Parts: sequence; structure tokens; C-alpha cells
Amino acid sequence: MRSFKLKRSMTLFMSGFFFVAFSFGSLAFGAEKKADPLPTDAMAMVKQRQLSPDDVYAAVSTFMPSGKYDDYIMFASGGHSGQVFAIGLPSMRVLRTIAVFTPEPWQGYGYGVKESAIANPVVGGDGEKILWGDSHHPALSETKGEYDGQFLFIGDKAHGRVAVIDLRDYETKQIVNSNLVHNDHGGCFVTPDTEYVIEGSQYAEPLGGVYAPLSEYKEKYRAAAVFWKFNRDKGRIEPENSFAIELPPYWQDLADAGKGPSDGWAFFNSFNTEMATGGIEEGNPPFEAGTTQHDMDYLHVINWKKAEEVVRSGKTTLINNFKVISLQTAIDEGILYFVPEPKSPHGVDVTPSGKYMVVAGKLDPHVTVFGIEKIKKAIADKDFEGKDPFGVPIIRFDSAMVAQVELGLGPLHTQFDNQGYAYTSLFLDSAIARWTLGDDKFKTPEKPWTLVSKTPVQFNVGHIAAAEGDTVNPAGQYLVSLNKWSVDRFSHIGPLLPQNLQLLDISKPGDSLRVMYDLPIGFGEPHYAQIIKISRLKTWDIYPEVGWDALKQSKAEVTALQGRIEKSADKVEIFMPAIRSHFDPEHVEVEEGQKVVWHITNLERTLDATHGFSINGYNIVASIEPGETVTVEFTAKRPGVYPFYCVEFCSALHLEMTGYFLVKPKQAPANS
Ligand code: CUK
Ligand code: CUA
Repeated sequence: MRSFKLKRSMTLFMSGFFFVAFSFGSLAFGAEKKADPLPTDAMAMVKQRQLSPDDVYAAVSTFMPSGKYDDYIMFASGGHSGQVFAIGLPSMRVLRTIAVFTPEPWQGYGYGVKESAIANPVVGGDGEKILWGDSHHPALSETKGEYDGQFLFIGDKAHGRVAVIDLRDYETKQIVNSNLVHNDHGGCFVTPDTEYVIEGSQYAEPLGGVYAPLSEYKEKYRAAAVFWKFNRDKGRIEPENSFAIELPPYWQDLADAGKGPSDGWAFFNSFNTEMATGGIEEGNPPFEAGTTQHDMDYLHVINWKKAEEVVRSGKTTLINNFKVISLQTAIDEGILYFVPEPKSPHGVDVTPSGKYMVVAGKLDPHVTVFGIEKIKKAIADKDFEGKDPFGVPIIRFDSAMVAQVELGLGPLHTQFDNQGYAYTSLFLDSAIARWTLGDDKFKTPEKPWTLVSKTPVQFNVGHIAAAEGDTVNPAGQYLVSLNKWSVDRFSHIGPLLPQNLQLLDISKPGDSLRVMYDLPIGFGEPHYAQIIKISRLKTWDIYPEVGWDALKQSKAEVTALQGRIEKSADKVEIFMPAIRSHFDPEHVEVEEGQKVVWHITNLERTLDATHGFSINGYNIVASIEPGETVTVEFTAKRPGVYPFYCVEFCSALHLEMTGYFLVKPKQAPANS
């Protein structure tokens, strides 16, 4: 049903022709040439719009004719919009938002239904719902180190939470909170078979949401590496089988899970090993100065397989009901080691072979590459340069380091392709560095561990994402640069400018990377993204059977095939099917103060035949996809007459898909 092959070969065919045309005629598009493949009007357009050969190449490589599908889907985090965006590649068309941490009315997420996922209070809070998140790092589930297309995880930096999205219907099923910390950053990263979803905290705080003054920072403040156990069959994280490791009060940054020879290990960057506590107003150095004093911070090297054994043997303590391996136990049991890493690093990325960890130091022009075999040997030989103030053994830098490659200013994050190249974003240079991995799996034309090229991007790139670039078998071909600033790239639409996601063609070896497409994102700040071949996804077109509960991922207990209303002393329960173009029943009358439980089932079995449901004045809006049953529960506390209607324009008689919800006042008003 999807003609990827056809589309791909068409694209190659066309771009091949353009190359021929341009190389012969240089810029003389109008010149007569037998092989000229461009229709006259297209040539005229190229001229009129003053498109360069590169522009034309980019256009024909990314243009997606109507009805043709993309080869890849990119899942980009939405930053403090709290969502995830699904974007097709190479067309760079935004296909949908996935509501995760923030209510989203189009999907009926958080306005009466499908909200059990977000109803997740913050640690130490009073149970108040949190209505947004800061989604940073999406992680696709993996089988043997390759994306399997089943699940997507995403961390909430602002509240230390992790969400599980099922990729059969692109809906958020679960949000978990370890109740240890208020923020995270080293998440989500999955182990090669998705045994665990890794989440590392960022800013140190007393674990468990309790109070301690900043003067007790060293004694009471801590960090945590959380290992969430994932149950693939259930499609849920199991908090009861998950655990955390207590860490010193440094600020842990990004993390990655080992694979191949480094499987069983996890790596967390850190900064602020100075343990600065800020306080500009008290005459202390500001954080930006206090946290950048040391020449070296520590790469945290964690043996999670060993930690798993320690958890099994019961050597954990409970904090807010969550299993925690204490810092001392982690040291005693050989779970935690440090490796010095240069100056306030940001990203740590494990290479596809799993042999190397690439650390990018934001204040160091190099990337530093560590080797897992060297680290393992250093641990076995007790080749330590000492201990940190908390007693964590520090492996000698030279014993762990394999290479340092000077790339430029502000290196942040690294990705990999299928040719033996690594790519590192340079925030300050606004460029993507391509460099060679000295991995014997590949043979690059250039020397190992050398800078090959720098390609400018517009501007201030944070993360980059290569196609399947986090797996054991990266796909190559495309890389997306997630730029923080767009400055002059788009028409100005107010002082708040969009992010700029740029698509780069990385398929050719050597120094040529091409910027192919600029995608403005005017509804969030993507941090990281992962790109998966669309052929790996097994997305549902409609729900498997009528009466499907999307959140429970099974047939709903209550399926409204026939409209009816059941009234009891304490509640009114409505069973309501929806099908083009009516709801049944159309009149629902209750008494003020009664509890209302309303089940709506979309009986359609047709692709895209979504109905909506809204009760105006009761803050309720639902999206009910074909086959789905949703349930809304509320108290009819406001008397009056409330039309309800279908919010999706579903048919010619969509405006007639409506009804009246009548709430009778407790005491009828006296007649005058
Ligand atoms: S962070 Cu945003 S650019 Cu949260 Cu991965 Cu580096
Ligand atoms: Cu159903 Cu509009």
C-alpha cells in the first residue's frame, strides 16, 4: 500500500537528471539540450526564482508529491510545550503532535478524558496536577540495539518524570515519577533490549522532595540515576521493579546506555563537580562562574547489571517507596566509577559498535573518546588516580581515553552514520562537524579520529539527530540539525521566533554535507529527536475492535453500542454510540449535583472517521477515533442547558451531530 520504493527511485532518477543538466549547462538553464529533463515552465520558474543548482537539488530531494509517503518519521521532543512532534523525512512535514505532559484539546487529552496519564502530581506536592512538562530526550524502544518501532519514551526535565507512548496509536499511556527528585536530564535512554529506561537527575536536591538548607548541600543534597524496568508485554514501566542509584551532588547531564561490549553499563556526564551553590545576591559567584572552575568533571560509569543483582539481594533502602541503592553501597559493590572528562561536558554518546563513548565538552574545543575495554581493564587493575570527596574511585584519564579530536567551539552532541563518520554539533560555531571514528568496523577515506568538515547551520545548533543514529546500525542518509535560533531565516512573526530544524544530506563521503530544508517549529523547542524507518512502525489505522479503550489498550468494559441512560441514586451513567451523523441519546437530563459518567463509543470502522465530543461550559472535549470508547466523569454542578456537539467536521451533516445536556436546578426557581 505504501510505494516507498517507487518514490525513492523516482527521487534518485530526477536528481540524477538535474546533475547532468547542471553540470553540462552550468547555470544556462535555458540552453537547448536534448537530455534537458525540465519542462519549459519549470525551467522558467527556476530562473524566475533564481534558484541555484543546490536549491533545485534540495527541492527535488525533499518535495513529496501528494499521496506519497516519507521514508522516515522523526520524533522530536517539544521542550517546554511538553509534547512530542512526529515529522516526516525527507519532506520535513509535521504530521502530528503527541500530547504527553501538557493538555491538548485536539486530541481530547487532559480535558475530561485520556488524562489519567497526566494526572501525576509532583514529588512533595499536595497532589495538585502538573499541567505541563519540559520534554527533552525521546528514546525509541530497541530490540538487540535496533529500533523496533513499538514504544517511545520521553523525559520531563521539569518534574523528573518519564512517559511511555505506544506507537500503535501514538498515545501517551503512562507517566511515572520516582518521587525522588524534581528534575531530570539524562533521560530517556534505553538499554539495547529495552530492559530499562534510564533517567538521570540534573540539579542536586535532597532526595524525596524534603527540605534542607543550602548550607547542608554536601551532606544532604544528592543526585540519582533511575533505572525504570520496562515490561514490553504490558507496554508499561513497572515502578515496583525499578530502582535508583544515589549519586554525589554534582549536576548530572546527559546519559547513554552501553551496547555490544559496553552492554550492561550506563554513562552519565556531569558538571558542577565544584558543588557551587550560587547566590549572586549574597555576593557568591553566580552559577555560571561557580560551576566552571574545574578543568575536569566526571563521567559517571555505572554497571547496571551489577546494580540489578544488588537490588535482587535486597541491599536497597526505600525513599518514598522507591528502591534506592545508597552511594556507599554503589561504591562498595563496584557499581559506580568516575572518569575525568574535560570542562563541563554536555552530551555523552555511545558509538554504534558500543566500543567507545564520545564526550563533548561545551567549554572544550575537543570531543574526548573513551574506550570501554580500557575502562574495564582500569577497573580490574584498580588503576585509579584517587577518590572523589564521597569515596568514588576515579579512573586515570589516560587509562580510559582513546582519542581527542579538536572540532571547534561549543561541541554538544554527537551522532553516527553507516560510513564510519561521527557528527558533532558545535553550538558556538553554528556548525556540524563531521569526523572519523577510528572504529575498525568502518574504513573511511580519511585517517581515523580526524575532523573532515564543518558545515554551517542556521543557527546555534543544540542536538543533532541522524537516521537511526542511536542504534547499532545507523541508516546514514539524513541528519537533522535542531537549531535554537532562526534569526533571519523566516518572516518575522513577532519577537518570539521559531526554532529551525534543518535537514542535511549526509550520504556522500568526504566533506560534502548539504543543507536541504528548513523547518520552522513555531510551537515548542525541540531538544533531541530520533529518526526511525517508517517500515519499522506498525501503526494502527483504526482501533482493533469497536469499544477499544486507548489508555488501557484493550476492549473497554463499557461499550456503548446502543444508546441508553442508567440512573441510580448517586449517579447518571450514559452509554452513547457516535456514528455519522448523530449521537444516541440526544437528550440527557440530570439533576444539579449528580455525578455523571458518560461513555462514548465511535462505531465507525472507516479510516479517519474521527468524532469529537464536547460539553460546552464543563471544560470537556474528547477525540474519539474509529472504534474507540472514551469515558468522561464529572459532577453536574452548574445548572442550565448545555448543547454538546461533535467537534470534528465528520460529514455533511456534522453540524447536526449534537444534543442537549440539561442540568435541572435542585430547587426550581419560584415563579413570579
Ligand atoms: S539538552 Cu537541549 S540542546 Cu536537554 Cu539534550 Cu543539549
Ligand atoms: Cu461527528 Cu462531526
